[in-house]
Amino acid sequence: MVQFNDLEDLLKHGSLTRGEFIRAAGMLGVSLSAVGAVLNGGADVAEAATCHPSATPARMAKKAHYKVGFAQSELTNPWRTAETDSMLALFHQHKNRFTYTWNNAYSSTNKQVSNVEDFIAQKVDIIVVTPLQQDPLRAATAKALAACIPVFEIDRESSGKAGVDFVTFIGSDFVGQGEKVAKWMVANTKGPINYVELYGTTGATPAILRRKGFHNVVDKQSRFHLLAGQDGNFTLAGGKQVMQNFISKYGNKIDMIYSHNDDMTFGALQALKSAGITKKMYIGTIDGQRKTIQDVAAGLVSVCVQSDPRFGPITFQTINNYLAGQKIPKWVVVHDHTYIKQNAARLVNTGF
Ligand code: GYE
Repeated sequence: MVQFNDLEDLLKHGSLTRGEFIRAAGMLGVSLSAVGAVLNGGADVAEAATCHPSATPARMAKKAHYKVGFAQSELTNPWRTAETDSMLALFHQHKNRFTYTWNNAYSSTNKQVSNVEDFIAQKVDIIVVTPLQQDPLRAATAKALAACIPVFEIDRESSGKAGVDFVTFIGSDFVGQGEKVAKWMVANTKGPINYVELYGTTGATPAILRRKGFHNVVDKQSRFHLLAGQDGNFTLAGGKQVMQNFISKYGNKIDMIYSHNDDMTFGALQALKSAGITKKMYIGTIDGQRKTIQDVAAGLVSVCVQSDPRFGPITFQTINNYLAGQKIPKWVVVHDHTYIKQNAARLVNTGF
């Protein structure tokens, strides 16, 4: 059986974090003062031993200055850039209270996990993360939890539980987004519809749930036939490539395109253009780039559901509420517009 001095050894050699050490010592029934003596900081330990950073109202010690780290997943499309800029701008306005840093995982899940570990090592007070894929990022939130650092998941969610593994998920209703596109298609098309679907990154919550929402509605309608679906990785190049495949297999048989984001839609439109396809197709997309809203106004795209990337204000507000000791909902919902021909020109400025 593990002894207390074994734990001390593991701590000394960096194999246990302070949080893990405290928890393991607690399981052995070691007193707080003995744990405190090892860690050289009784008050710190008492706080950590009872620390549940995901539970709110939070019991985090008040400070004049907090360190916040944001683990961005990638910067592969304008949506990600808009999100990154919005976070940076907001926290820069509050330099007096927050030191803000961010890092980029360059589309690698492993890198994103180690980027979160870097924040833990830097002893930030708060971690904000947008999990590239939902399952692998659990490892990162678990480590932050063990180190008693609250995690706020924004824009995408990991497969942990809000209020337990992380404080909250701040983001859009992805199922609702897919359902809205589908409802428009059901209401505004007639007869048999053959369609293709461009999926977002495999394993990412918006890709999983936008697919689910859309199929919740469309699969009940026997006149809709899915020809094929493929991962276009939420990028223009990916969408173009996937659409080229669809065109070479199905060509003019395609009546409708459902794309999980605007960048893939731009790629699909380019593929149609270069293949010389002029047939009018129904197109449904998600994100709400200004250029897409203009395409909706012009009738090139049928419907676009917004997924607002400007996370700075809402994230800042939620973190402030947390620090002020307020109860935080498990899901802080971002509300999105639906752009259709009738409102697109008026709402074009809500795009990014
Ligand atoms: O729709 C897409 C981006 O996670 C909600 O990720 C976000 C999605 C967004 O790359 O464009």
